[in-house]
Amino acid sequence: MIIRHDNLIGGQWRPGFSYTANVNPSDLNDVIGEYAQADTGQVHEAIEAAQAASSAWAISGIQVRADALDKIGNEILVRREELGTLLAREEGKTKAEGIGEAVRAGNIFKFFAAECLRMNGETIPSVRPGITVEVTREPVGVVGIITPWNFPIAIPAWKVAPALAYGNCVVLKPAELVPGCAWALAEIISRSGIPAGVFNLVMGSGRIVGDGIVNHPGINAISFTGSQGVGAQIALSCANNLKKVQLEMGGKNPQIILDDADLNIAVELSVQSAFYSTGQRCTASSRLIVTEGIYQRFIEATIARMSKITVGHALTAGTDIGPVSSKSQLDQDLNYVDIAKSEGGRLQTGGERVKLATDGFYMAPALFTDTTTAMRINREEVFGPVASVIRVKDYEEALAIANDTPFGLSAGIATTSLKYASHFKRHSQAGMVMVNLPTAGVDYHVPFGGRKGSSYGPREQGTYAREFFTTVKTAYTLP
Ligand code: UN1
Repeated sequence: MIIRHDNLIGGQWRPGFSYTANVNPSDLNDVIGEYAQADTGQVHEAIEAAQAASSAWAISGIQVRADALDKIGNEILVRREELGTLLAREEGKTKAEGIGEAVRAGNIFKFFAAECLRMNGETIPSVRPGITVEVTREPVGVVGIITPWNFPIAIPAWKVAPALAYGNCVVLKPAELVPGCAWALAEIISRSGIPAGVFNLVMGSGRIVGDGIVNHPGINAISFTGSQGVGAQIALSCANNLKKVQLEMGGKNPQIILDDADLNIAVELSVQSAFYSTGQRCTASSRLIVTEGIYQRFIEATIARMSKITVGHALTAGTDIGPVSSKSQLDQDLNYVDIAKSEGGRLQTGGERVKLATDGFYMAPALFTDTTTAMRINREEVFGPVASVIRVKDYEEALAIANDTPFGLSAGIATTSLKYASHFKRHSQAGMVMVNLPTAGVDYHVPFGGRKGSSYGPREQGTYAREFFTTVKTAYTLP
């Protein structure tokens, strides 16, 4: 029997005007459940419920908020196996990756539970005698949160937890492709002691639910992770309506490998961040920039390492890489393989659809060599298990090419040289820089975000999340 999952609006579970099936990309015959689609009227009701709950929640006690967030975090951690399995089933990352992501989500709630108790401000003497100035933080109000399909629980967690911690009400729209984890999170939140209307879940399409949230005057701020095209449209709408906005978008992240790198480390971190999670991370390394002296050894060792990767059903033990998440994403990945070939890239391995026992969107990870920085394969985000190698003379050329991109999220260097590592940390034009570590896979308690076309607005995560989810008040007192 297929179970139906409803929207959460003002503390009530509300049927959708229609339902969509959540299908397992590892096995298209496996339907996880049916999930409600909200219409515009329900989106408006959710926003109105959040508005109605907003003034009481804004001044709610910090212990109440801390306890609720801690309870949510604990439940996610206790249910990590079950939630990680659901995640792998609906998104296609491996079960181990799914459990890891559930743990990250639980830890994020516990981090922001503690942040509730650190709502400190400043007291500053006035330049006018006898007057004091206090600088405090207040909630922004009602925040619209729009999340992507590639991190079905961690990204909702890292936007919802700070929103609630700092006293905001939330309307969450998860990606249409992966409503399961977001619904499970909403169900946990609904039992956490947070008052009705403070958190609302509306599932459905970007066109109806996403636009309905972005364009509604009752929304004070939008936090979005997704594509650059949609991000730019949201920014325009927010500018027109003077809403606060925070966007996390794509990447074309460079991984430099220098002659002096430890070869094993360089190969392992490149393979990990290019292909694991099926390459479906905005932090994935998609450009491997390799200096001449190590080039041949690196290519041979990488191809050998890739031959040991098992592409399989996300829930099968021994699978390293699950399927691509959807048909349209698979088509995009295969299309970029064709583009790279037609541009003159040499396909060393992979790049084709793989048939397995279950009907899923499986693809062999692809490695291209002989590519240049001007090619589309090195300028546009593929968002799949596709990496291209650019051969360079030395560190200086590697740095210039690493920075020659419209994106600027994460950037890595594999080197044993302190000089080059230090120089790269300073001169990389990315928001996050990794030395001898994969570009993907970040900590949950420090700022996350990029530069150029990758991010827009204040950083996410850690204490830096406060900047977006609060507004500053400066109060003057003459006693
Ligand atoms: C990570 O690499 O640990 O959508 C996180 C994404 C990013 C998250 C990456 N916002 O892929």
